Amino acid sequence: MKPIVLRVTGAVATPSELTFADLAAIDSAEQIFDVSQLAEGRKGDAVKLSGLLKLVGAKPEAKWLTLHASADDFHASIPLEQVREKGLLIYRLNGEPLPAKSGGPCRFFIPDYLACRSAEIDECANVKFVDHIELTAERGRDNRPHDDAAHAALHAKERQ
Ligand SMILES: Nc1nc2c(c(=O)[nH]1)N[C@H]1C(S)=C(S)[C@@H](COP(=O)(O)O)O[C@H]1N2
Ligand SMILES: [Mo]
Repeated sequence: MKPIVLRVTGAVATPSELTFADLAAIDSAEQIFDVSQLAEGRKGDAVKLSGLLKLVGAKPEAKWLTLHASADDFHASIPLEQVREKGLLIYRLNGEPLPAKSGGPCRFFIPDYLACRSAEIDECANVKFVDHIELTAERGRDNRPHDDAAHAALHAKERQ
C-alpha cells in the first residue's frame, strides 16, 4: 500500500484517503505545473482545490474548509467560497512527494495571500504539513495566532 498523503472528510460525497498517485491522477486541467508561474519564488506542482473538491464531491452544505496539520498541530478554517477557485494544494517537488522541509505532504497555498492576520484568508492560512482537509457547514478548528506576540512566538518556534 502506498502511503496516504491526504484525508478528505466531512460534507463530501466520498470521504477519501488519497495517495500521491491519486493527486497526480487528477485531471490535467486541474493541475498547476510549477507554482512559480503564479507566485515568484514558490516551488513545486499543485492541484487546484477545485479539482480536489470535484474528486471527493463537495456537498452544497460545505461552507468552511478546515486545513489540519497534525505534524505540528496547526489548523486554519476559512470560508470555502473565498478560496474555491484560487486555492491550491502543492503536493509534488521535482516529480517526488513534497518533502516535510517544503511543507509536505501537502501545502495549502493561496497565490495572492494578504498580510498575516489582515483578513480571514491571510498568509497564515497557507498551512504547511496538511494531512487532512475537512469540509463543514460551520467553522472548524482554527488556532492561527491572534496577536503580534502569538504570531512572533509561532515563527520563533518554526525557525527552531
Ligand atoms: N503547519 C503549519 N503551517 C503554517 C504555520 C505553522 O506554524 N504550521 N505558520 C503559518 C504562518 S503564521 C505563516 S505567516 C506562513 C509562513 O509561511 P512561510 O514559511 O512560507 O513563510 O505559514 C503558515 N502555515
Ligand atoms: Mo502568519
